[in-house]
Amino acid sequence: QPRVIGDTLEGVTGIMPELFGDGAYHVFKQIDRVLILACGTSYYSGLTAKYWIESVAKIPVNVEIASEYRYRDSVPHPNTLVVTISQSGETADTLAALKHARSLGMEHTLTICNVATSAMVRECKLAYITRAGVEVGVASTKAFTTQLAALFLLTLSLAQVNGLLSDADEEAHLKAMRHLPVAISSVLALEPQIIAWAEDFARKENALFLGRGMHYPIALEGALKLKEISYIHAEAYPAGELKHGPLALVTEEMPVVTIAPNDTLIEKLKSNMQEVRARGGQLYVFADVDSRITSGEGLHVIRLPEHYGLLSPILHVVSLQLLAYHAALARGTDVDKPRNLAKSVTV
Ligand code: F1P
Repeated sequence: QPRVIGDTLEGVTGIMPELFGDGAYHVFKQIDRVLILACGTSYYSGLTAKYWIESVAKIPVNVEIASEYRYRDSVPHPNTLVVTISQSGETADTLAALKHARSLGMEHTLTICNVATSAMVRECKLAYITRAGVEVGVASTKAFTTQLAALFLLTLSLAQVNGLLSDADEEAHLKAMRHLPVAISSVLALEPQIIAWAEDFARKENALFLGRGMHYPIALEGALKLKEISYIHAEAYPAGELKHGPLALVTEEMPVVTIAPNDTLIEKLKSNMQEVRARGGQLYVFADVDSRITSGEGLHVIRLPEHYGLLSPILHVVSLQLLAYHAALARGTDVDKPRNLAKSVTV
């Protein structure tokens, strides 16, 4: 992942809409909302992008599960940028959702995809080919982080076209992106600690994942990875939702993975963690080195590098991918070919 994220930035000397294809500037100038269509892991990268685009580029974003989108009456808006996200570019549901959006009169289409020769790239007017190359396994990992890197570049491009990206901001964001390979390597170096946790998880049948803000989609992705490759039942919730239902599931037998970056939501998250502890739940917290959380009875902490701002989801998801991977290895499942799943779902 450090390499493919590094490759994403290769040759990028500045933010420009043309990173997304010829004519992107004119399209980005015309649109005033974004509709993201995707399935599975790609859907979660879209959910993360919603936080980025709305806060940085100030454009409203709707993220739809592609397999559902065409089956309801939605209200089309002509000045929409329709963004499909797909590692394979062949997912039938996402292609059908794209065609449905077009049939509703939404003609500005962009795909973020791993495969340049895919149907998705042929169908969309604009395209960004991630630098992930082909994923070895069925479950998406480096495709996810490179999709996020591409979506962050898209966020910055949209902000620039809207006059919301100063030169200083552009430089700071690009600097942070260029440093990502080093930061991801520091997360990969946490592997021995994550293996110790994974051995506990491998003995469980259920797990909860909690996140807040832009780390909520990362919690969803962490839960999906665990389900896909280790077959442990896992659900993710925004931490504030605990008290509206999932708290009933918390017992000493329930590991609760919590993503706890040192951001503005940390104090709220700590009170959610307290709700879990009070019921005897076991907390497994991925904090940042500067998050003020100390381990104790029922509270295990692994610390990532210092808080990485808007790009923090890209670091945190790598730790969750490692957790799922090692839980799967400990259970002896085939991490590359999970049962019942296909690399690309073309029907
Ligand atoms: C969507 C997806 C993947 C998942 C698996 C099945 O694929 O749900 O996220 O890992 O491969 O398909 P894609 O549209 O991103 O290729």
